[in-house]
Amino acid sequence: MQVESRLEDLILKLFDIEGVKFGDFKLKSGIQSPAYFDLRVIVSYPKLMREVSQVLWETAKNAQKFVSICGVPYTALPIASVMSVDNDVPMLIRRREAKDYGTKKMIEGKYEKGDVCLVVEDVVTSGSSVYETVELLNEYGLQVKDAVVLLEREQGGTERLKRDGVNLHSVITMTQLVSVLKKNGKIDETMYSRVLKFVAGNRFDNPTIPSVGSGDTPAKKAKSEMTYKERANLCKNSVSKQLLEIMEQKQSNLAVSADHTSASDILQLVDQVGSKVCIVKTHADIIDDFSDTFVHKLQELAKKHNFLIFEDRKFGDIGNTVLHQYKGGIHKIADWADIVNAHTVPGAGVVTGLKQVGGDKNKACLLVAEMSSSGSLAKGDYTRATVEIAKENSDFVIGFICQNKLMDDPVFIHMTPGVKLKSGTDSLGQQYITPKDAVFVNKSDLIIVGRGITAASDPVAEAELYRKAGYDAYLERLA
Ligand code: S5P
Repeated sequence: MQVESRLEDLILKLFDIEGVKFGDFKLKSGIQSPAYFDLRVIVSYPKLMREVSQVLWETAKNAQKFVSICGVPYTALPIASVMSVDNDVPMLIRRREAKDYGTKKMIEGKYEKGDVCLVVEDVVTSGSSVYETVELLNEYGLQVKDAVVLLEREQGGTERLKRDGVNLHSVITMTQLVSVLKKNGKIDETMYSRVLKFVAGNRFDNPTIPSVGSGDTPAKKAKSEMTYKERANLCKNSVSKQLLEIMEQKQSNLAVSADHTSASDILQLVDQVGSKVCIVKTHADIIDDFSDTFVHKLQELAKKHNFLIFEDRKFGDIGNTVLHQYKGGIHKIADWADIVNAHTVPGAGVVTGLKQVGGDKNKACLLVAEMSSSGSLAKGDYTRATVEIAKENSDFVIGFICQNKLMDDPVFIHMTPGVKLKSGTDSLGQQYITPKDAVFVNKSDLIIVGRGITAASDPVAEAELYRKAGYDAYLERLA
Protein backbone atom coordinates (compact mmCIF):
# COMPACT_ATOMS: atom_id res chain seq x y z
CA MET A 1 0.00 0.00 0.00
CA GLN A 2 1.15 3.54 -0.76
CA VAL A 3 2.31 5.46 2.31
CA GLU A 4 -0.56 7.91 2.01
CA SER A 5 -3.33 5.38 1.62
CA ARG A 6 -1.81 3.31 4.39
CA LEU A 7 -2.03 6.28 6.74
CA GLU A 8 -5.55 6.99 5.58
CA ASP A 9 -6.52 3.42 6.32
CA LEU A 10 -4.91 3.67 9.76
CA ILE A 11 -6.73 6.92 10.58
CA LEU A 12 -10.07 5.37 9.64
CA LYS A 13 -9.37 2.34 11.80
CA LEU A 14 -8.48 4.59 14.74
CA PHE A 15 -11.74 6.46 14.22
CA ASP A 16 -13.70 3.19 14.09
CA ILE A 17 -12.35 2.00 17.44
CA GLU A 18 -13.07 5.48 18.92
CA GLY A 19 -9.39 6.19 19.40
CA VAL A 20 -10.31 9.65 18.15
CA LYS A 21 -13.54 11.39 19.12
CA PHE A 22 -15.20 14.70 18.33
CA GLY A 23 -17.31 16.86 20.64
CA ASP A 24 -16.30 18.85 23.72
CA PHE A 25 -13.43 17.48 25.75
CA LYS A 26 -11.28 18.83 28.54
CA LEU A 27 -7.62 18.10 27.81
CA LYS A 28 -5.03 17.25 30.47
CA SER A 29 -3.81 20.83 30.17
CA GLY A 30 -7.27 22.07 31.21
CA ILE A 31 -8.21 23.42 27.79
CA GLN A 32 -11.56 22.55 26.16
CA SER A 33 -11.02 20.84 22.80
CA PRO A 34 -13.37 19.73 19.99
CA ALA A 35 -11.23 16.67 19.27
CA TYR A 36 -9.94 14.03 21.64
CA PHE A 37 -7.42 11.35 20.89
CA ASP A 38 -7.34 8.44 23.32
CA LEU A 39 -5.43 5.40 22.25
CA ARG A 40 -5.76 3.49 25.52
CA VAL A 41 -8.41 1.35 23.83
CA ILE A 42 -5.82 -0.01 21.39
CA VAL A 43 -4.83 -2.83 23.75
CA SER A 44 -8.14 -4.46 22.77
CA TYR A 45 -7.13 -4.49 19.07
CA PRO A 46 -3.85 -6.39 18.74
CA LYS A 47 -3.68 -6.18 14.95
CA LEU A 48 -4.10 -2.43 15.02
CA MET A 49 -1.59 -2.18 17.83
CA ARG A 50 0.96 -3.96 15.65
CA GLU A 51 0.16 -1.63 12.77
CA VAL A 52 0.62 1.45 14.93
CA SER A 53 3.89 0.02 16.26
CA GLN A 54 5.10 -0.59 12.72
CA VAL A 55 4.43 2.94 11.49
CA LEU A 56 6.07 4.34 14.59
CA TRP A 57 9.07 2.13 13.98
CA GLU A 58 9.32 3.30 10.39
CA THR A 59 9.10 6.90 11.58
CA ALA A 60 11.88 6.16 14.06
CA LYS A 61 14.20 5.61 11.11
CA ASN A 62 14.41 9.41 10.90
CA ALA A 63 15.87 9.50 14.39
CA GLN A 64 19.52 9.47 15.34
CA LYS A 65 20.97 6.12 16.36
CA PHE A 66 19.50 4.82 19.62
CA VAL A 67 20.10 1.71 21.70
CA SER A 68 16.80 1.46 23.54
CA ILE A 69 13.24 2.72 23.47
CA CYS A 70 10.97 3.93 26.25
CA GLY A 71 7.21 4.45 26.01
CA VAL A 72 5.58 7.31 27.93
CA PRO A 73 3.28 5.57 30.41
CA TYR A 74 0.68 4.26 30.12
CA THR A 75 -0.74 4.26 26.61
CA ALA A 76 2.57 4.13 24.77
CA LEU A 77 3.92 1.41 27.03
CA PRO A 78 2.35 -1.57 25.22
CA ILE A 79 3.06 0.07 21.87
CA ALA A 80 6.74 0.38 22.75
CA SER A 81 6.71 -3.25 23.90
CA VAL A 82 5.55 -4.41 20.49
CA MET A 83 8.15 -2.21 18.77
CA SER A 84 10.80 -3.67 21.04
CA VAL A 85 9.89 -7.32 20.49
CA ASP A 86 9.24 -7.02 16.75
CA ASN A 87 12.49 -5.21 16.08
CA ASP A 88 14.65 -6.77 18.73
CA VAL A 89 15.49 -3.43 20.31
CA PRO A 90 15.81 -3.26 24.12
CA MET A 91 13.13 -1.41 26.02
CA LEU A 92 13.13 0.57 29.25
CA ILE A 93 10.12 1.11 31.47
CA ARG A 94 9.56 4.45 33.08
CA ARG A 95 7.62 4.18 36.33
CA ARG A 96 4.83 6.62 36.89
CA GLU A 97 4.32 6.25 40.61
CA ALA A 98 6.10 8.72 42.77
CA LYS A 99 9.35 7.21 43.85
CA ASP A 100 9.22 5.30 47.11
CA TYR A 101 12.79 6.38 47.54
CA GLY A 102 15.42 3.93 48.46
CA THR A 103 13.40 1.00 47.22
CA LYS A 104 12.21 1.55 43.68
CA LYS A 105 14.05 2.70 40.63
CA MET A 106 12.05 4.99 38.37
CA ILE A 107 13.58 3.46 35.24
CA GLU A 108 13.51 -0.31 34.86
CA GLY A 109 15.62 -2.29 32.42
CA LYS A 110 19.29 -2.51 31.59
CA TYR A 111 21.18 0.55 30.45
CA GLU A 112 24.56 2.20 30.54
CA LYS A 113 25.27 5.83 31.33
CA GLY A 114 25.25 7.81 28.09
CA ASP A 115 23.01 5.34 26.20
CA VAL A 116 20.75 7.05 23.67
CA CYS A 117 17.07 6.19 24.19
CA LEU A 118 14.17 6.88 21.84
CA VAL A 119 10.96 8.04 23.51
CA VAL A 120 7.64 6.73 22.17
CA GLU A 121 4.32 8.52 22.70
CA ASP A 122 0.77 8.20 21.35
CA VAL A 123 -0.19 11.87 21.22
CA VAL A 124 1.65 15.13 21.81
CA THR A 125 -0.08 18.39 22.68
CA SER A 126 2.23 20.70 24.61
CA GLY A 127 5.07 18.19 24.74
CA SER A 128 5.13 18.17 28.54
CA SER A 129 4.45 14.43 28.96
CA VAL A 130 7.26 13.50 26.59
CA TYR A 131 9.51 15.98 28.32
CA GLU A 132 8.79 14.57 31.78
CA THR A 133 9.98 11.18 30.53
CA VAL A 134 13.02 12.76 28.88
CA GLU A 135 13.92 14.53 32.13
CA LEU A 136 13.69 11.34 34.10
CA LEU A 137 15.79 9.39 31.60
CA ASN A 138 18.35 12.21 31.75
CA GLU A 139 18.42 11.97 35.52
CA TYR A 140 19.41 8.34 35.15
CA GLY A 141 22.23 9.28 32.80
CA LEU A 142 20.49 8.39 29.53
CA GLN A 143 20.42 10.68 26.51
CA VAL A 144 17.30 11.40 24.48
CA LYS A 145 17.75 12.95 21.08
CA ASP A 146 14.47 11.95 19.42
CA ALA A 147 10.90 11.00 20.19
CA VAL A 148 8.29 9.43 17.94
CA VAL A 149 4.58 10.10 18.25
CA LEU A 150 1.53 8.79 16.47
CA LEU A 151 -0.44 12.05 16.52
CA GLU A 152 1.03 15.56 16.73
CA ARG A 153 -1.81 17.89 17.66
CA GLU A 154 0.13 20.83 16.15
CA GLN A 155 -0.22 22.92 19.28
CA GLY A 156 3.44 23.69 19.77
CA GLY A 157 4.72 20.37 21.17
CA THR A 158 7.29 19.84 18.41
CA GLU A 159 8.71 23.34 18.89
CA ARG A 160 8.77 23.09 22.66
CA LEU A 161 10.61 19.76 22.57
CA LYS A 162 13.02 21.13 19.99
CA ARG A 163 13.90 23.94 22.40
CA ASP A 164 14.63 21.27 24.98
CA GLY A 165 16.89 19.45 22.54
CA VAL A 166 14.50 16.66 21.47
CA ASN A 167 13.47 16.13 17.84
CA LEU A 168 9.88 14.95 17.60
CA HIS A 169 8.94 12.78 14.61
CA SER A 170 5.23 12.32 14.06
CA VAL A 171 3.29 9.79 12.02
CA ILE A 172 0.10 11.84 11.69
CA THR A 173 -0.67 15.50 12.27
CA MET A 174 -4.03 16.80 13.42
CA THR A 175 -4.55 18.50 10.04
CA GLN A 176 -3.96 15.20 8.24
CA LEU A 177 -6.28 13.40 10.61
CA VAL A 178 -9.26 15.70 10.16
CA SER A 179 -8.67 16.00 6.40
CA VAL A 180 -8.88 12.23 6.00
CA LEU A 181 -11.95 12.00 8.21
CA LYS A 182 -13.69 14.80 6.35
CA LYS A 183 -12.83 13.27 2.99
CA ASN A 184 -14.33 9.98 4.11
CA GLY A 185 -17.50 11.58 5.49
CA LYS A 186 -16.70 10.77 9.12
CA ILE A 187 -16.86 14.40 10.22
CA ASP A 188 -18.61 17.32 8.56
CA GLU A 189 -17.19 20.59 7.28
CA THR A 190 -18.17 22.44 10.47
CA MET A 191 -16.28 20.06 12.75
CA TYR A 192 -13.32 20.07 10.37
CA SER A 193 -13.09 23.88 10.54
CA ARG A 194 -13.71 23.90 14.29
CA VAL A 195 -10.79 21.59 14.91
CA LEU A 196 -8.40 23.50 12.66
CA LYS A 197 -9.45 26.77 14.25
CA PHE A 198 -8.96 25.29 17.69
CA VAL A 199 -5.48 24.05 16.80
CA ALA A 200 -4.44 27.42 15.38
CA GLY A 201 -5.80 29.33 18.37
CA ASN A 202 -4.48 27.06 21.10
CA ARG A 203 -0.83 26.72 20.52
CA PHE A 204 1.22 26.37 23.66
CA ASP A 205 3.73 28.86 22.33
CA ASN A 206 0.97 31.47 22.23
CA PRO A 207 1.42 33.47 25.45
CA THR A 208 -2.24 34.57 25.41
CA ILE A 209 -3.41 31.08 26.32
CA PRO A 210 -4.41 31.28 29.96
CA SER A 211 -2.18 29.28 32.24
CA VAL A 212 -3.73 26.33 33.97
CA GLY A 213 -0.81 26.00 36.29
CA SER A 214 0.43 22.86 34.62
CA GLY A 215 3.70 24.30 33.50
CA ASP A 216 2.60 23.68 29.94
CA THR A 217 2.53 27.27 28.86
CA PRO A 218 5.85 28.79 27.94
CA ALA A 219 4.75 32.04 29.58
CA LYS A 220 5.24 30.27 32.91
CA LYS A 221 7.41 27.46 31.67
CA ALA A 222 9.99 26.31 34.15
CA LYS A 223 13.17 26.66 32.19
CA SER A 224 15.13 23.77 33.53
CA GLU A 225 16.08 25.89 36.50
CA MET A 226 14.90 29.30 37.61
CA THR A 227 16.21 31.15 40.63
CA TYR A 228 13.99 31.64 43.67
CA LYS A 229 13.91 35.35 42.83
CA GLU A 230 12.77 34.74 39.25
CA ARG A 231 10.07 32.46 40.54
CA ALA A 232 8.99 35.01 43.16
CA ASN A 233 8.30 37.45 40.33
CA LEU A 234 5.83 34.98 38.81
CA CYS A 235 3.87 34.33 42.01
CA LYS A 236 0.40 35.75 42.43
CA ASN A 237 -0.02 34.49 45.98
CA SER A 238 1.67 36.99 48.29
CA VAL A 239 2.89 34.29 50.68
CA SER A 240 4.75 32.24 48.06
CA LYS A 241 6.17 35.45 46.63
CA GLN A 242 7.40 36.57 50.02
CA LEU A 243 8.78 33.14 50.85
CA LEU A 244 10.81 32.87 47.65
CA GLU A 245 12.11 36.39 48.20
CA ILE A 246 13.18 35.56 51.74
CA MET A 247 14.89 32.40 50.50
CA GLU A 248 16.91 34.41 48.02
CA GLN A 249 17.69 37.24 50.44
CA LYS A 250 18.72 35.05 53.34
CA GLN A 251 20.28 32.43 51.09
CA SER A 252 18.31 29.87 52.97
CA ASN A 253 15.98 27.10 51.89
CA LEU A 254 15.86 25.77 55.42
CA ALA A 255 12.67 25.46 57.45
CA VAL A 256 13.23 24.56 61.06
CA SER A 257 10.64 22.32 62.63
CA ALA A 258 10.58 23.69 66.15
CA ASP A 259 9.13 20.55 67.68
CA HIS A 260 9.71 21.29 71.36
CA THR A 261 6.79 20.93 73.73
CA SER A 262 7.34 24.02 75.85
CA ALA A 263 6.71 27.51 74.54
CA SER A 264 9.91 28.91 76.06
CA ASP A 265 12.07 26.20 74.50
CA ILE A 266 10.55 26.94 71.11
CA LEU A 267 11.01 30.68 71.44
CA GLN A 268 14.59 30.26 72.59
CA LEU A 269 15.42 27.98 69.66
CA VAL A 270 13.70 30.26 67.18
CA ASP A 271 15.58 33.31 68.41
CA GLN A 272 18.85 31.38 68.10
CA VAL A 273 18.34 29.99 64.59
CA GLY A 274 15.86 32.53 63.18
CA SER A 275 18.47 34.32 61.08
CA LYS A 276 19.31 31.08 59.27
CA VAL A 277 15.85 29.95 58.26
CA CYS A 278 13.13 31.05 55.88
CA ILE A 279 10.35 29.27 57.77
CA VAL A 280 9.66 28.26 61.34
CA LYS A 281 7.31 25.30 61.43
CA THR A 282 5.21 24.61 64.51
CA HIS A 283 2.90 21.92 65.87
CA ALA A 284 0.66 24.06 68.07
CA ASP A 285 -1.02 20.99 69.53
CA ILE A 286 2.17 19.57 71.05
CA ILE A 287 2.91 22.73 73.03
CA ASP A 288 1.97 22.19 76.68
CA ASP A 289 1.64 25.88 77.49
CA PHE A 290 0.37 27.28 74.19
CA SER A 291 -0.98 30.80 74.69
CA ASP A 292 -1.66 34.08 72.94
CA THR A 293 1.54 35.39 74.49
CA PHE A 294 3.51 32.62 72.81
CA VAL A 295 1.94 33.49 69.48
CA HIS A 296 2.67 37.15 69.96
CA LYS A 297 6.34 36.47 70.78
CA LEU A 298 6.69 34.12 67.85
CA GLN A 299 5.34 36.80 65.53
CA GLU A 300 7.80 39.31 66.99
CA LEU A 301 10.63 36.90 66.22
CA ALA A 302 9.29 36.40 62.70
CA LYS A 303 9.60 40.15 62.17
CA LYS A 304 12.99 40.36 63.81
CA HIS A 305 14.51 37.52 61.78
CA ASN A 306 12.36 37.74 58.63
CA PHE A 307 10.85 34.28 58.38
CA LEU A 308 7.35 32.91 57.77
CA ILE A 309 5.36 30.84 60.23
CA PHE A 310 4.06 27.48 59.08
CA GLU A 311 1.66 25.62 61.38
CA ASP A 312 1.95 21.95 60.49
CA ARG A 313 -1.65 21.14 61.43
CA LYS A 314 -2.22 18.72 58.51
CA PHE A 315 -5.93 19.35 58.30
CA GLY A 316 -7.72 16.26 57.05
CA ASP A 317 -11.47 16.56 57.53
CA ILE A 318 -14.49 17.78 55.59
CA GLY A 319 -14.48 21.42 54.51
CA ASN A 320 -16.86 22.60 57.23
CA THR A 321 -14.85 21.05 60.05
CA VAL A 322 -11.44 22.24 58.89
CA LEU A 323 -12.85 25.72 58.47
CA HIS A 324 -13.56 25.81 62.22
CA GLN A 325 -10.32 24.05 63.14
CA TYR A 326 -8.39 26.66 61.19
CA LYS A 327 -10.30 29.71 62.40
CA GLY A 328 -11.23 28.90 65.98
CA GLY A 329 -10.58 26.58 68.90
CA ILE A 330 -7.85 27.50 71.32
CA HIS A 331 -5.20 27.81 68.63
CA LYS A 332 -6.89 30.25 66.22
CA ILE A 333 -4.31 29.20 63.63
CA ALA A 334 -5.57 31.49 60.90
CA ASP A 335 -4.73 34.52 63.04
CA TRP A 336 -1.02 33.84 63.15
CA ALA A 337 0.21 31.18 60.73
CA ASP A 338 1.20 32.35 57.25
CA ILE A 339 1.09 28.81 55.96
CA VAL A 340 -0.83 25.68 56.91
CA ASN A 341 -1.03 22.28 55.31
CA ALA A 342 -3.69 19.71 54.54
CA HIS A 343 -4.07 16.08 53.63
CA THR A 344 -6.19 15.51 50.54
CA VAL A 345 -7.88 12.34 51.82
CA PRO A 346 -11.23 14.17 52.11
CA GLY A 347 -10.98 15.47 48.52
CA ALA A 348 -10.86 19.05 47.30
CA GLY A 349 -13.42 20.19 49.92
CA VAL A 350 -10.70 20.39 52.54
CA VAL A 351 -9.03 23.13 50.50
CA THR A 352 -12.31 24.91 49.81
CA GLY A 353 -13.03 25.02 53.55
CA LEU A 354 -9.59 26.33 54.45
CA LYS A 355 -9.66 28.86 51.63
CA GLN A 356 -12.88 30.37 53.00
CA VAL A 357 -10.93 31.36 56.09
CA GLY A 358 -7.40 31.89 54.82
CA GLY A 359 -8.11 33.24 51.36
CA ASP A 360 -9.24 36.64 52.63
CA LYS A 361 -6.40 36.88 55.10
CA ASN A 362 -3.70 36.40 52.45
CA LYS A 363 -2.65 33.05 53.86
CA ALA A 364 -1.47 29.99 52.01
CA CYS A 365 -1.73 26.25 52.11
CA LEU A 366 0.47 23.31 51.22
CA LEU A 367 -0.88 19.91 50.28
CA VAL A 368 0.69 16.78 51.72
CA ALA A 369 1.35 14.88 48.50
CA GLU A 370 3.97 12.44 49.75
CA MET A 371 5.25 11.61 53.22
CA SER A 372 8.65 10.73 54.56
CA SER A 373 7.40 7.92 56.77
CA SER A 374 7.94 4.30 55.87
CA GLY A 375 4.99 2.63 54.13
CA SER A 376 3.24 5.94 53.48
CA LEU A 377 0.10 5.50 51.40
CA ALA A 378 0.52 8.94 49.83
CA LYS A 379 1.91 7.87 46.47
CA GLY A 380 0.94 7.08 42.88
CA ASP A 381 -2.64 8.07 42.05
CA TYR A 382 -3.09 9.77 45.42
CA THR A 383 -0.11 12.02 44.80
CA ARG A 384 -1.22 12.75 41.25
CA ALA A 385 -4.74 13.63 42.38
CA THR A 386 -3.24 15.91 45.02
CA VAL A 387 -1.29 17.75 42.34
CA GLU A 388 -4.55 18.24 40.42
CA ILE A 389 -6.24 19.73 43.50
CA ALA A 390 -3.30 22.09 43.89
CA LYS A 391 -3.55 23.21 40.26
CA GLU A 392 -7.24 23.90 40.65
CA ASN A 393 -6.64 26.01 43.76
CA SER A 394 -3.44 27.77 42.83
CA ASP A 395 -4.66 31.05 44.35
CA PHE A 396 -4.39 29.49 47.82
CA VAL A 397 -2.33 26.32 47.47
CA ILE A 398 1.30 27.31 47.02
CA GLY A 399 2.96 23.94 46.97
CA PHE A 400 3.50 20.56 48.48
CA ILE A 401 4.92 18.59 51.32
CA CYS A 402 6.64 15.92 49.30
CA GLN A 403 9.77 13.90 48.73
CA ASN A 404 10.22 14.71 45.03
CA LYS A 405 9.50 17.58 42.72
CA LEU A 406 5.98 16.92 41.48
CA MET A 407 5.37 19.60 38.89
CA ASP A 408 7.22 22.05 36.73
CA ASP A 409 5.16 25.18 37.32
CA PRO A 410 7.67 27.50 39.02
CA VAL A 411 5.09 29.11 41.31
CA PHE A 412 4.59 25.88 43.25
CA ILE A 413 7.03 25.29 46.09
CA HIS A 414 8.12 21.79 47.05
CA MET A 415 9.04 21.28 50.71
CA THR A 416 10.69 18.12 51.95
CA PRO A 417 10.69 16.88 55.55
CA GLY A 418 12.59 13.85 56.81
CA VAL A 419 15.96 15.50 56.25
CA LYS A 420 19.18 14.95 58.17
CA LEU A 421 22.82 15.42 57.32
CA LYS A 422 23.11 11.62 57.39
CA SER A 423 20.36 9.50 55.87
CA GLY A 424 18.75 6.86 58.07
CA THR A 425 15.61 6.20 60.09
CA ASP A 426 14.25 6.76 63.58
CA SER A 427 12.54 4.08 65.64
CA LEU A 428 9.02 5.17 64.62
CA GLY A 429 9.12 4.95 60.85
CA GLN A 430 10.65 8.31 59.98
CA GLN A 431 13.04 8.05 57.02
CA TYR A 432 15.76 10.61 56.45
CA ILE A 433 17.42 11.74 53.27
CA THR A 434 20.24 14.27 53.07
CA PRO A 435 19.78 17.94 52.09
CA LYS A 436 21.60 17.21 48.84
CA ASP A 437 19.31 14.29 47.98
CA ALA A 438 16.25 16.40 48.73
CA VAL A 439 17.26 19.52 46.81
CA PHE A 440 19.71 18.37 44.16
CA VAL A 441 18.60 14.83 43.37
CA ASN A 442 14.85 15.02 44.11
CA LYS A 443 14.65 18.69 43.05
CA SER A 444 12.72 19.88 46.07
CA ASP A 445 12.91 23.59 46.93
CA LEU A 446 13.10 23.59 50.65
CA ILE A 447 14.22 21.27 53.43
CA ILE A 448 12.34 20.87 56.70
CA VAL A 449 14.60 19.87 59.56
CA GLY A 450 13.44 19.03 63.07
CA ARG A 451 15.55 16.87 65.33
CA GLY A 452 18.63 17.38 63.18
CA ILE A 453 18.65 20.87 64.73
CA THR A 454 16.48 20.67 67.86
CA ALA A 455 18.38 17.70 69.30
CA ALA A 456 21.83 19.03 68.44
CA SER A 457 24.13 20.15 71.23
CA ASP A 458 24.74 23.36 69.31
CA PRO A 459 21.55 24.10 67.35
CA VAL A 460 22.96 27.32 65.89
CA ALA A 461 26.04 25.67 64.39
CA GLU A 462 23.91 22.77 63.20
CA ALA A 463 21.32 25.08 61.61
CA GLU A 464 24.14 26.77 59.73
CA LEU A 465 25.32 23.38 58.41
CA TYR A 466 21.81 22.60 57.18
CA ARG A 467 21.35 26.08 55.70
CA LYS A 468 24.58 25.77 53.80
CA ALA A 469 23.99 22.19 52.67
CA GLY A 470 20.47 23.02 51.43
CA TYR A 471 21.45 26.23 49.69
CA ASP A 472 24.58 24.76 48.14
CA ALA A 473 22.47 21.93 46.70
CA TYR A 474 20.17 24.54 45.16
CA LEU A 475 23.12 26.47 43.72
CA GLU A 476 24.51 23.26 42.32
CA ARG A 477 21.16 22.58 40.66
CA LEU A 478 21.17 26.04 39.11
CA ALA A 479 24.69 25.51 37.85
O1 S5P B 1 5.99 13.54 55.51
C1 S5P B 1 6.21 14.25 56.46
C2 S5P B 1 5.52 15.46 56.63
C3 S5P B 1 5.87 16.29 57.67
S1 S5P B 1 5.19 17.85 57.73
N1 S5P B 1 7.16 13.93 57.36
C4 S5P B 1 7.47 14.72 58.41
O2 S5P B 1 8.37 14.35 59.17
N2 S5P B 1 6.80 15.90 58.61
C5 S5P B 1 7.07 16.77 59.77
O3 S5P B 1 8.41 17.24 59.65
C6 S5P B 1 6.97 16.08 61.11
O4 S5P B 1 5.70 16.22 61.68
C7 S5P B 1 8.00 16.79 61.93
O5 S5P B 1 7.45 17.96 62.49
C8 S5P B 1 9.06 17.23 60.92
C9 S5P B 1 10.24 16.30 60.82
O6 S5P B 1 10.91 16.22 62.02
P1 S5P B 1 12.30 15.46 62.19
O7 S5P B 1 12.61 15.64 63.65
O8 S5P B 1 12.09 14.02 61.85
O9 S5P B 1 13.26 16.16 61.30
